[in-house]
Amino acid sequence: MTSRDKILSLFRTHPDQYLSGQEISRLLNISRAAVWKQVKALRQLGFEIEAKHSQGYRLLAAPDLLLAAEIENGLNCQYIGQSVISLSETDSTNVQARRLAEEGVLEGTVVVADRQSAGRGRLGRRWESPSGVNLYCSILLRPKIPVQQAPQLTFLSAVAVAETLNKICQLSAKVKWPNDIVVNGAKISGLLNEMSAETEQIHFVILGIGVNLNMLEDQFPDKLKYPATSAFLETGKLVNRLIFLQEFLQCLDKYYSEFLREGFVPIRRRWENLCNMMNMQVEVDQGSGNLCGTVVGLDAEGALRVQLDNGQIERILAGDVSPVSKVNQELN
Ligand code: BT5
Repeated sequence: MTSRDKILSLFRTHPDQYLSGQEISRLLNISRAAVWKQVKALRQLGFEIEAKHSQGYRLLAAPDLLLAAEIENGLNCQYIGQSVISLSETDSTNVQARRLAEEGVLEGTVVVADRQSAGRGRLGRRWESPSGVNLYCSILLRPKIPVQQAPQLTFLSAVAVAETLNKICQLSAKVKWPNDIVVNGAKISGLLNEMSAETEQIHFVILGIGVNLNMLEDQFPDKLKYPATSAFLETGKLVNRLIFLQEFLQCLDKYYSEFLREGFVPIRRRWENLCNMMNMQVEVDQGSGNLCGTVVGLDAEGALRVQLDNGQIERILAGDVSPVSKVNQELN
């Protein structure tokens, strides 16, 4: 932790209290001049810090920044967030998390960035990542589970994102197979989970999560293949990114603990309850041809189970799934 983060932590653990320069300098073992320098730096970042003669400093208001000390403060997690790395800009939080994982950092390490210059989607696609508005984070896990079960963690993170959007932003977010979260049919969040493994053993999994929180219409590129949205565009209310991230990490931690104890079944049920196409007639475009059927759930390897008209269950491992339009359903 830097001196700046330590001072911020002191303010957070002493809400509404004045802390004298002398006290801060004693507690952190830094000079009074260093305290003043860091208070000035915090003010430049947008923190409102009152200075009262003979009483000291007091934090009045904080900007919507994702600073490590702020994220860690008050976080109640068993596995996730013991170590948080916050970057104002990076290429991709997944790339940084992978680099740290290879260096051997702790399970649960979180990498978060205000902006990504090369945010990644799946299959080399791009993830739009403007500064100051959204959440871009990657979480490192080292689960002791068979390699084939690693995709289950994608569904775990999808459930945690959807539930957090519903709780904090009062939305009705749904999960869309395999890795999207949608609101009213538009994509609000995407997940990119990556793994390093040998045949039998997982070294680590990186859960990469992008959520559009306060993004405005003109920040989306014109040509997106599917409609996209943000929490702000849906509700007209700005979301505090710090509060959202802390709630999300706690939710993820709760489900990860449950997953390690009880396996995939509880998460699978939650995912199915949140699925936007459950029990719906869908069309699956698998590149090689289309297939029609009803979505009946998820299997243990993360395949979507689709029941054909003849009753047979198909396991969909890749492809584009879309609802069969009402007109078509009526014609059938
Ligand atoms: C995804 O890929 O949806 C995974 C996105 C994961 C992003 C996070 S951010 C933190 C971490 N670090 C990274 O570098 N990545 C992860 P995919 O299903 O391939 O969707 C990508 C497609 O979504 C693009 O081709 C666009 O059509 C669309 N898209 C791009 N940016 C978007 C945005 N901000 N909101 C909605 N749709 C977007």
